[in-house]
Amino acid sequence: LHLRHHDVAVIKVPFGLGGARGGAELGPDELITAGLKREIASLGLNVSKEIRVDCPSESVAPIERNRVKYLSEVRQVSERVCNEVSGAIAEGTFPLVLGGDHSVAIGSLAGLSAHYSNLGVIWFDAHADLNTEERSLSGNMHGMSVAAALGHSAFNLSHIPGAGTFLNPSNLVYIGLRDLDVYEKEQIRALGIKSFTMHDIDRMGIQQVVEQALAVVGEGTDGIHISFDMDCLDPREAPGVGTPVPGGLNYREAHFALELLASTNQVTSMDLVEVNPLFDQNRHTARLGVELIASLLGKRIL
Ligand code: NNH
Ligand code: MN
Ligand code: MN
Ligand code: MN
Repeated sequence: LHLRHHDVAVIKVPFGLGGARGGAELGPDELITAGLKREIASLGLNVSKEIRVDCPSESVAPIERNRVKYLSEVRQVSERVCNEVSGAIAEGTFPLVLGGDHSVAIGSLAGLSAHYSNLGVIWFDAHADLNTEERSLSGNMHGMSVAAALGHSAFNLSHIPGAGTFLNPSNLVYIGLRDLDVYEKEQIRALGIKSFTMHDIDRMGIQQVVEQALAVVGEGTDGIHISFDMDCLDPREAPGVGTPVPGGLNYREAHFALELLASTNQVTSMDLVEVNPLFDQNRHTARLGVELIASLLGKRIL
């Protein structure tokens, strides 16, 4: 195996209030039930610890107290996830963060930023998650995670105790984009963020895409973090997500991308987010999530 670590810290974050609709808070348990720990063990890796981050669920206050929904809850979860991720890295283990909606990545990137000053990030997603509180059309914080990591949103890494420096936009690559807000398109262009949309994947194939992505995040960085939103996949492959968008990655494209990344020996950490059992059938999406994690952790066909 080509992982930097033999020990995987499984960090479950059952939080769904940053998403468009409820259910993502059920994701971590669903992934465990789908056999995640068995799969990790069968790769010869060790689950060094399994942590369940304490997350607020539906609060008694009205849903839309502010234009931005559940900011104080996201802030609380971000601080806790930051702590756990940072602790896992300090212990020399591989943090595997199980969402939860994609707002959990704010804490994940905060924890990583405490240890890596020049981290590369590959963001697999149908969406860019680049909105700020001011510009978001939905008010959902899972659409703001990247803005928080870059320091563009009002709530960002600098408000999380223990976080390090902001993510450098030139160390960020998107794969799978196909549903962008106007502001996000402007931002991607203005910041020059390397983006491989579904159009690019159609045109050059996933192998070329990953190789070009690695040329950006794999050179001159001190590690690569994979933030994997299950809605990057086509909804036929992964129906159990909160915001399905047609025309996504197919089964082998997703696996092949993660297999190529596993073979680099540079991946430090992973988030797998937005598994929503309420829109799934027969635990299909969680089982796919487990398989995809295995591919990133070095599983080989032969
Ligand atoms: N861009 C939209 C928003 O900000 C959708 C974000 N939804 C996601 N992101 N699932 O990954 O609300
Ligand atoms: Mn080790
Ligand atoms: Mn996302
Ligand atoms: Mn998404």
